[in-house]
Amino acid sequence: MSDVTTFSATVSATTRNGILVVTIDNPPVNATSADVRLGLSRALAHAEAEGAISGVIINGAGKTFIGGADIKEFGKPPVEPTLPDVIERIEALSKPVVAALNGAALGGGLELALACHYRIASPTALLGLPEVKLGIVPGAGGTQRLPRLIGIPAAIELIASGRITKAGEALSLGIIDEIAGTDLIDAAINAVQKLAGKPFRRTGELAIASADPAEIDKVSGKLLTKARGQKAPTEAVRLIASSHRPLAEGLADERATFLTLRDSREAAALQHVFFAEREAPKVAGLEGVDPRPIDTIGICGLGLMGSGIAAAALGAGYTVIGLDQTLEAAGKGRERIIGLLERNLASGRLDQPDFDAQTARLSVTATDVDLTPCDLVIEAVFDDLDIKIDLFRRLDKVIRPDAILATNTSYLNPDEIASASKHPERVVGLHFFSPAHVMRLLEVVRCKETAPDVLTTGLAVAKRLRKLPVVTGVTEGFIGNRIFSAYRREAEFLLEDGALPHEIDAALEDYGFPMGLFAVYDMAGLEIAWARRKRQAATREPSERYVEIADRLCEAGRLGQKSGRGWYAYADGKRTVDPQVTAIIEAERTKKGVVVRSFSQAEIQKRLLDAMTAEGEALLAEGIAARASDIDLVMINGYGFPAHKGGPMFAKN
Ligand code: 3H9
Repeated sequence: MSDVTTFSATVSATTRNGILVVTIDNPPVNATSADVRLGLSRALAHAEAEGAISGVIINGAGKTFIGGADIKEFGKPPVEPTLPDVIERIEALSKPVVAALNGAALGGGLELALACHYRIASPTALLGLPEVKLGIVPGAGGTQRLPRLIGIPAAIELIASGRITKAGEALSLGIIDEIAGTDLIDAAINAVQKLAGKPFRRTGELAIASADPAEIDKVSGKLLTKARGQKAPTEAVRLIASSHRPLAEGLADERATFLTLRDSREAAALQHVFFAEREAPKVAGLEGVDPRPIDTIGICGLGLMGSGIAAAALGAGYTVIGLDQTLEAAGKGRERIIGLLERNLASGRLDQPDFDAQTARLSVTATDVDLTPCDLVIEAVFDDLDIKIDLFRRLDKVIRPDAILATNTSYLNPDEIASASKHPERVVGLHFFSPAHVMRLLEVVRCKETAPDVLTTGLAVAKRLRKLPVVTGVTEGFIGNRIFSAYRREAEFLLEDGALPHEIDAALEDYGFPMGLFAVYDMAGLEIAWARRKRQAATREPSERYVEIADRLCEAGRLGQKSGRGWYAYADGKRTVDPQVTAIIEAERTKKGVVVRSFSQAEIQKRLLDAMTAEGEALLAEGIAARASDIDLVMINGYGFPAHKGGPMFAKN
């Protein structure tokens, strides 16, 4: 071992056995910022010039290899050397360069590794080119070098989806050459020694395996349908599919495409979402407030929602105690939870030992006192105030004074539920979205009395559950359902004013929603909203505009797909426009004397977007949402708003 040589503030090296071991230390994720690129190019020049150096190893400090290009540099004037310059220099070096992937090698990080002459990874390393998720294509050779290693169809599958792979899969695909059995740097030194003095493999010089065009079409068709017209995946497919041309030509096309996309609206939207997700869990005033330790979670009510929460909690390593009203109901809940875990087992997301460990951490009961060991109890019982209040009073008697109580209510006032507890400061809202084991969004409701460390615990639990937490204040429906109500109210106004359900749905799908609003209603069923409207009828402000079309549909027994018809007809299971629905709508318009007009797709999109953003502004003014970007995340992750439009608050600008 020799002394440390410093090449820049973020790049240094030691020499071991005549090999230059270069370490990138640029927290938090070793992004290839200007200083890293400078340091690397100096290190490479040093290695080339020094006769005593036989090869180079590149690795990252901490738990990441390189998280990618520095996204914060996008939009700023370019600083030389560029990443493609550095990468070209690596590939051309006359001495072997080995990438020692100690952790995530993503984006520009993987591109740098692809140009090395050998790749060796620790068993926990993650690899991927997730650029399309930021609205761009890889811009430093990824679309040209990856197909040279793994073939065109596999490269399309990875790059156009932005999917991250684990080391094992990367090895079997041929992205890496070895997984280190012992110490990563020792193994990398071995690899350099084996390569030194021999002709070594330069990825850019490899011939591309011929691929069946039908297979390319099949892989790309599936991904592009899912991408719903986004530019980056389409361009990625084009670049990979044409990668058999000379490397320099492909690289030039890739770079130009990267630069164009980098400055696009879609990329700005997706990068806004990237940073919004990292900002959301940061709550002003809670810096340095430690969460309480949580190991055992009680879940009250083992219906669909409770079972989903239980499955997510087991998957995150918590011990779960489920409570339901009777032993029979608790037993059924247990079966439902195990059923969800079995699905994970069947799909390969869980292996047998993990499945066994998760089921061993689950118990169910119908006796309140069995919840005594819980650090956190989440109620997911029927959304009825009296039922929830009764439950919280009972729980107060059995759980520890420092245990946390969470309510999963969607529409009730959690402050009223909290006041049923003798310790309202231990109450927080955790509003999961259905199905709770799948949906990423979790609204963390800060009630009037919620203690700071109870809120930070809610956020910490969300993180461990791999959810995306967004903090919301108390208001009917919280952030998401308030905006959703405003948006569907506007959609119903549009119906009355002249647009038909399929026209509104087509406008939403054209905008990028996976499914139109009325098609979603039919899938979910219309009866719950109908029941709520009937409850609210007595207190509704008579001067408020109220559209009765949905009521007429329900009265006619059109309760959605389950009843075979709703906003659409479902003959043979296929969604079709139903003249009977059009007739109901027209009758209501005539009754109200509406002067009907037609709407273009752009007009429909604007009216719905305006309704969402107006409600979003109101939520900000009332202090219910802390930031506009939090509102964007809720609408993207809970209500199908297209991420590549950045969310309603971003899109309005
Ligand atoms: C690219 O590479 C383009 C090239 O093809 C072409 C170039 C020519 N830059 O996620 P975390 C920050 S595009 C700048 O919570 P984790 C993040 O904002 C890039 N900053 O950590 C946060 O900051 P703060 C392609 C970045 O441990 C902090 O790091 N790469 C970058 O849960 C911690 O982030 C990607 O898309 C970045 N590239 O997960 C990968 N990445 O503390 C993006 C992160 O101020 N990154 N930050 O809030 C990730 O997926 C995860 O961050 C990673 C670590 C898995 C690496």
